[in-house]
Amino acid sequence: MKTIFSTGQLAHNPTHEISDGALQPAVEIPARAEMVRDRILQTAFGAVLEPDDFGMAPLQRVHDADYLAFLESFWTRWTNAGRSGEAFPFVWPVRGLRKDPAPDHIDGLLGRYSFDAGTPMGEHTFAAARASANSALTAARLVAGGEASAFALCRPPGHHAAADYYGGYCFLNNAAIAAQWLRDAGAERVAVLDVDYHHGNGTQSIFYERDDVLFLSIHADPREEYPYFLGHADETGTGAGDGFNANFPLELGADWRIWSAALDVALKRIEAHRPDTLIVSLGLDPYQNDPISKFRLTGEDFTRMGAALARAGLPTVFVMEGGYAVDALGVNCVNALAGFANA
Ligand code: OKP
Ligand code: ZN
Repeated sequence: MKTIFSTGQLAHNPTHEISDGALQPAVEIPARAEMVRDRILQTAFGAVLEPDDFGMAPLQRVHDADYLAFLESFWTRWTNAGRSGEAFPFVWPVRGLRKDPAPDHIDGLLGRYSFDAGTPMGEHTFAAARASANSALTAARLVAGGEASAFALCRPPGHHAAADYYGGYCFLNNAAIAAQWLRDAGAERVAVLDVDYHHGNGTQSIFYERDDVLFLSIHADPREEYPYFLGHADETGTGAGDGFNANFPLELGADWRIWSAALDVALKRIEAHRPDTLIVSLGLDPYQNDPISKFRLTGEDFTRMGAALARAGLPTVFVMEGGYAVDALGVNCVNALAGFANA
């Protein structure tokens, strides 16, 4: 299986995030991607290739033009306001406040286009996010061209980013951009299975009214865990998308027995959808030693996960999402990919 990765993705290099009432060391850091890349090279799992630049068009198919313009102009606006370093929003257009007209001031724009205060943005964030999306697109194109599978070593991640807001360390929704590109390239149906510990609220929202892209997510119950405001089992899609969204919220502490039971149900739903391509939003944070998560998957469980995914028998694009136990990230990620490839 080929891996797609650009060193340009490392340019987003935050030092801090707002968490637990304080500025804490950032956890979504370049070393995450470097650990995974190094493990792939050390184990000779497969070639690591640079992505091609797909330009803005595939991003515009998923994200609103004004949101992309905000990301593009962010650093100029931030520095013009006399700021430097990392930006965090602190005011949002919640119930009763207006989203339009968009503010002129960068502090207002940051709130207009975000949903949390825990996601640092800096000078190179948009360039790195674009490189990450290009990795997802290049992997999707490989699979559309006949490869059985491909791995987009995406970072920054994408699954919390919606059509017009960022958050959860995500700016561009890599998996959604890949799914839409596959549809535009001729796939009739796509399934996106999100195995990250956190619910993929962005991906869900992007496809919620559609029956062509089935979205499924196995994650910590949002009553107890981030992102708190989406990811419940009764979210099944709306309009034409009714029945094409499936959430599997699990209790904190869930182990492989509990987790894999949800996966079995998800795989049956995917089979019924008969997708041309499966996209796996591959979060490594269900791991038992992840510093911000509370599931109990072991390193071997990621091998089992990959093997179970292979039983779907579908062309598969893996798109990396979260996972913050940096020292174990490479092993767990390659376990999942090798579990799939060797099944
Ligand atoms: C992104 B991804 C912990 C703060 C956690 C947000 C988590 C975002 C996860 N004190 N903040 O889905 O892995
Ligand atoms: Zn996560």
